[in-house]
Amino acid sequence: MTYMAMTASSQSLHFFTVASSQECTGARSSFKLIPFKNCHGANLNLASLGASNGEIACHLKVGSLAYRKYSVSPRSTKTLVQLVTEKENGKAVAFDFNEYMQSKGVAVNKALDKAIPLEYPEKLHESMRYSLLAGGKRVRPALCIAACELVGGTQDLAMPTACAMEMIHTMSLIHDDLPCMDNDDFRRGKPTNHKVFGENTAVLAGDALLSFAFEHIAVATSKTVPSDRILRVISELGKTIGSQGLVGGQVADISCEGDSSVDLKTLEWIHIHKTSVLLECSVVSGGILGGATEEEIERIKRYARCVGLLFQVVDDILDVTKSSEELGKTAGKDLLTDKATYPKLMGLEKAKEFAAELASRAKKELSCFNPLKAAPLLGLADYIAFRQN
Ligand code: GRG
Repeated sequence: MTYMAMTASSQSLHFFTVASSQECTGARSSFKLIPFKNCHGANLNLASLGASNGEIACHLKVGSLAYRKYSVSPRSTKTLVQLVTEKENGKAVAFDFNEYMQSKGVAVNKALDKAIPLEYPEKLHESMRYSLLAGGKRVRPALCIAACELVGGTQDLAMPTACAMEMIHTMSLIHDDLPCMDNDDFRRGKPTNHKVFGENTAVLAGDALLSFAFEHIAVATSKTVPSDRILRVISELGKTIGSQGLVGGQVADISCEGDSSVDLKTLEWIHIHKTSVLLECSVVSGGILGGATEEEIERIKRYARCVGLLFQVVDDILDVTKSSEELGKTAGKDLLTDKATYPKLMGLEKAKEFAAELASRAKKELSCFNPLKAAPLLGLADYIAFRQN
């Protein structure tokens, strides 16, 4: 079992992941540290370990992402795992991020399955369900639910909107894969929608998912949620999808194809509109439904802006570093089509550094929240930064 652990005090937050199966012991001047792994399998390197002010301080690092100091009494004989799983208030609390994502994924899949039954006309509904239930990491619903819970709401309040975010995301993938757009054969490890159902049905399945997403928020959200919050969510989502959102981003992306003069500013505009805005809308909507104050909404919006751009930067990196099997979609396409990407414009190493910086910036935006409640969103920033597909 892998734990994401953090130590929290009134002044600071220490946050890192450890594998509980790893054996590590603390002693006066040395920690026997067998390489820790984070929840995505990446090695955690011990950047520094030394005694200061009678305490042993260790700074844990993932790649270039530095975590803050973790102090331990030199006389402590506890293992590091014991230390990080101690009770709260100045001590540590274990948070199992993998378990969190797993349980949200199961709940979201169940809700999506129920929301769109296989009814007449069967071919259309089969096509909608084929892509919607084909897997996927469910990052957008998880962000929506986590933001709602952060400000005091519940999973149930956020679920219809969380599902709507996944419906919009899925329809954008169906349309993105069409021959008139990216012309892709594989998505989520399966043949693309138009390959199975034909182009006409794929277009219409996307259209039906788009309109149903709005209906679902309006009809299925708990009656205990004030209607002005629901209206605000619907308006946010409309803005997110249109000409100043996904559609605008996709059009700009297509117009830049084959243009070698695309600079970082243009690329950032495309990435923010094509990808970030829906992640941002997922977080903000969760916050609105959960009753966040305007100040809290601004905070989580800034977190989401970093996480959204981070998502696409990592997507660019994965395209050149992973295989089609690992990604479940055609890898190396950006290179093949000579598309402007972060690795192309900055170089791979700089793009990775930029990704780490965005994750760190995103997490800083949450420092004013209760660290225990913020743990899922903090974990999601790392998950997006270190994801492998
Ligand atoms: C929304 C009306 C409307 C039309 C769609 C085609 C289009 C306009 C926009 C393209 C949007 C797009 C496909 C952006 C790429 C986003 C991206 C990085 C997708 C990959 O998301 P993951 O990794 O995928 O979350 P899974 O499969 O895990 O859900």
